[in-house]
Amino acid sequence: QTCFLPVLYALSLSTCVPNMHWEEIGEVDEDYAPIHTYQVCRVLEPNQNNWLHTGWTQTQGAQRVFIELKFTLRDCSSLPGGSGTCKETFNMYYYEKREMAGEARYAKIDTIAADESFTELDLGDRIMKLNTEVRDLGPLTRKGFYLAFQDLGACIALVSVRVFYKRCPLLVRSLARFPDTIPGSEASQLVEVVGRCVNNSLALDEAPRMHCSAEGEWLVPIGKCVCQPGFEEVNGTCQECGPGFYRSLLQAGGCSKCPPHSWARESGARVCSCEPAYYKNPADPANMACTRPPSAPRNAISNVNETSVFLEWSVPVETGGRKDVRYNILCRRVLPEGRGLEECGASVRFLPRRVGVANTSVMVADLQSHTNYSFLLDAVNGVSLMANDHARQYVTLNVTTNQAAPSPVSLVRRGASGRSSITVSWAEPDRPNGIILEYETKYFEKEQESSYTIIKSQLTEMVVEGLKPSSAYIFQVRARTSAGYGAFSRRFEFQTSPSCDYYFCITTQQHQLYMESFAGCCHPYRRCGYSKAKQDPEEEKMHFHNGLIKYPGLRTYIDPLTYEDPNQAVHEFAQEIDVSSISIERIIGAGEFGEVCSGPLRLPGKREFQVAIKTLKAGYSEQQRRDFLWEASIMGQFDHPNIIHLEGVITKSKPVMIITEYMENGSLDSFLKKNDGQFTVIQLVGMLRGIASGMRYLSEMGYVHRDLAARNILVNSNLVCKVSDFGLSRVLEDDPEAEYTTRGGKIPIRWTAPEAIAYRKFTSASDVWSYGIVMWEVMSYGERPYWEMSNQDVIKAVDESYRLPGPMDCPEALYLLMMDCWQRERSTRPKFDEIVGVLDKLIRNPSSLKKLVNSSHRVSNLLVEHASVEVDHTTLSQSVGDWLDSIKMGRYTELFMDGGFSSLETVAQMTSEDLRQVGVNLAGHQKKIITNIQEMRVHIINKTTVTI
Ligand code: ACK
Repeated sequence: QTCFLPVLYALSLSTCVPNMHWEEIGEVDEDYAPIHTYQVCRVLEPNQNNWLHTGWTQTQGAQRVFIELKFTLRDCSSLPGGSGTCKETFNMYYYEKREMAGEARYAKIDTIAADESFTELDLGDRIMKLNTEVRDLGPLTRKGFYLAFQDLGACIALVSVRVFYKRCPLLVRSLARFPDTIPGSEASQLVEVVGRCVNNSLALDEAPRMHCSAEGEWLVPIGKCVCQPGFEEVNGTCQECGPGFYRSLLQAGGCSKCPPHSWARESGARVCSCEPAYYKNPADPANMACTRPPSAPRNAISNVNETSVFLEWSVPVETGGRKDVRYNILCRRVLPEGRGLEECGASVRFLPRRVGVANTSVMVADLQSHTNYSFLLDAVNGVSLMANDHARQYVTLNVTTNQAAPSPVSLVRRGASGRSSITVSWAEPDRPNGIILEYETKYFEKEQESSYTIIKSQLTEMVVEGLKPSSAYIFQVRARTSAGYGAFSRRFEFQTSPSCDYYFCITTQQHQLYMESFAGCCHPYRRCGYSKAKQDPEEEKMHFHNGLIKYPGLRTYIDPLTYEDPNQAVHEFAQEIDVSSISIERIIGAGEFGEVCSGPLRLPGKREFQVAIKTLKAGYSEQQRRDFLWEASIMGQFDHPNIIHLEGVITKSKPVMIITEYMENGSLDSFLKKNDGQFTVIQLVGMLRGIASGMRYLSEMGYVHRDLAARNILVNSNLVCKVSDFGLSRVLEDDPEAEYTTRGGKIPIRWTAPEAIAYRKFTSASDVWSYGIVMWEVMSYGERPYWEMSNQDVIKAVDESYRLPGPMDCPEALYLLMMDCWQRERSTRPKFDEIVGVLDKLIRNPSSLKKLVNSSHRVSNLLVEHASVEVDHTTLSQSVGDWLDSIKMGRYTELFMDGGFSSLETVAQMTSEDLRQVGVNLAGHQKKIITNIQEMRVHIINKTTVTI
């Protein structure tokens, strides 16, 4: 017979063993259900000590058990007269050893009191005032224990004793399985349990853990398990992904459908495989589609500027489905005589970089001059490396570099120095970029920079004389080739020797050695100064003060007329060449004074190079000789890559000759006619840019050309255009285009500004008008301006505000620039400096050249009215600030000014890219400004109506 009902985790209590006075009684409860109770009720007799023992109870491993007692207890005060010895409590004891022992060995668990006690009345009413008390017992160290209840004189009915312990039940949580666990012995103890990941799952970061509390609750979960790749979690288990689905490691959620261009044939796929010709970069996320390498870049163009090449292209049609398209450039030099290609060396610079270029342009600098290069342009993306090389498509760009000024001289050394002289020497620049024609040495006394001297020489060493003793001098050297001067070297400081005291020198013996150490120091027994032999016979010296030349020369153009003796002017500016240095090989044309020939020039110590030779025909008058050499006196003052370079003159023998650099393609007008339609717009703009740059130089020098026309521009083999034909104002005499005007003098009417025709007002602004006509000639491949109209009709039409129409296929931006050059009011014409700026911008943004002039302006024998354009220019003369204000964008005025967009003419040519560069970053504002710019352009074009 068991004494109590079993419960979950209940320990089975064996039969209770009552000793004297405890009685086992069968009863019924309030509902008349039978119950077994143990009762004792000896309240009227003193000194009670009645024990009720349970049998041996096994702990089943539990270290802490709970004992729940249900009992009733008699209210002593309700007993008639017996309350003196009556008790309302009883004690509970335990004993842990298996062998029975006397009560004295039992340990007390607690004294148990009733919450409610019953009275006689309750008994009568059959109200069972059942008390429930729970006590915990632990730590238990043995396999079992005995319980005992001690009555000391109460009236008790023990209805049930339930002994149980708590366990943390088996639990699967976060895909980890935690076994059924018995809590620790202490009430506050947490037993840490490591869970095991369920099948096909694995622990993430750390093994999952939980803590089992004394109350049988799982607490403080740590870590978790996740399904292995290829599996997904379904109801606490990991199930394989079906075909066409995948799940990668750490991918949250369930299996995903394979991304585009990939598939998974089997179930349980961790990743999907790419379709043929599609690839995945290891860094690509698993859910990203498989992608392809990009196709080749499009619309690649090159623009050569001296020894730099600007390469520009558009993004490929096919980006392969990726956003990480980058470009690589392979630079190869074309070796002469078909010897193949050689990769460019490390000295070539790529801006911003050679590989992995993110934008669609790159500047390649420091190439060799006059050299053919082949550039391979390749678009790549994150999967290009995975694809085989056949999948990659390249674009080839072949370019030829132009001439460029030499690189700076890197080191200037001091040789012997005396008290008034210093010998300096230097090495040829690293990149001469051509034949070095001469060097310029600039020097000045330290901290006296405003007064400096320049000496020209052809050797790499020179003795600088006339210096002060014991003084520091600063030296800088630069080289010149046919492309012009390179930059000056950095500054080098050298000191002259101390002044010699004659008596000091001869009387102080022990100072003899000191004296000897100054090679150039005046010594009574030695020759003073330096070895003259080292001096370059061609040295030419110029002195400057406050930037102005003291000795006539470079900075400002000097009219040879200011010289009384024209021969002196020639020799001031032109070098006399020995006739033996030249051989005439070919006649290339006829000039006003005689034939124009070509042949090699061999100057001592220099490589031979080709030159053009203008000759003065025999039987000339003295005046003709002067007029002929006049041009050399002017040309010799110029030094610019876009101005024809004078090598020298031969005046000491006959025929008298002017030697200039040789321009392989002759004059621009015939060259264009010969190559009608053969050039890209960028090439044409490049030519125009060169001419404008040369003219900017001339205007800065204060020289007015008066006869700027395509026939007076020469072109070399690299398409570099150079302004030529310099002379007196009456040089126009030799221009077949020049015609006598009513006021006398010959003028090339079609090229000349109205004020110059009307009252001989020749200025740089009238040169700008002519430049506009040259632009028109260039863009129409050498078409004759105003076709066969007579000069008189041209004067009349221009006076009535008619202008040449835009040439066929001419970009609108260029036509607008021409029209600007042809403004009646000369002060509103752009300056050459601005023209160069506009052309540079167009070259940098070739897309701005895409919009062509409206076809109605191309009708060949019609002129367009400029009057209305002039009206527009009154609008255009409105300030940029006002215009921006009028479209409520006034806040950008300063940015426009800083960006060089200071006139509405330049604003009219702005592109979105320009706006971004200027600093207009808000898309809405960009759109608004661009829309208004477009309106401004349309306004201008619409007003240019065809009339004649
Ligand atoms: O059009 P062309 O071939 O180029 O014919 C004329 C001719 O001589 C009479 O001026 C050519 N010419 C003039 N100067 C040079 C030069 N420096 N280099 C090459 N050709 C030249 C011009």
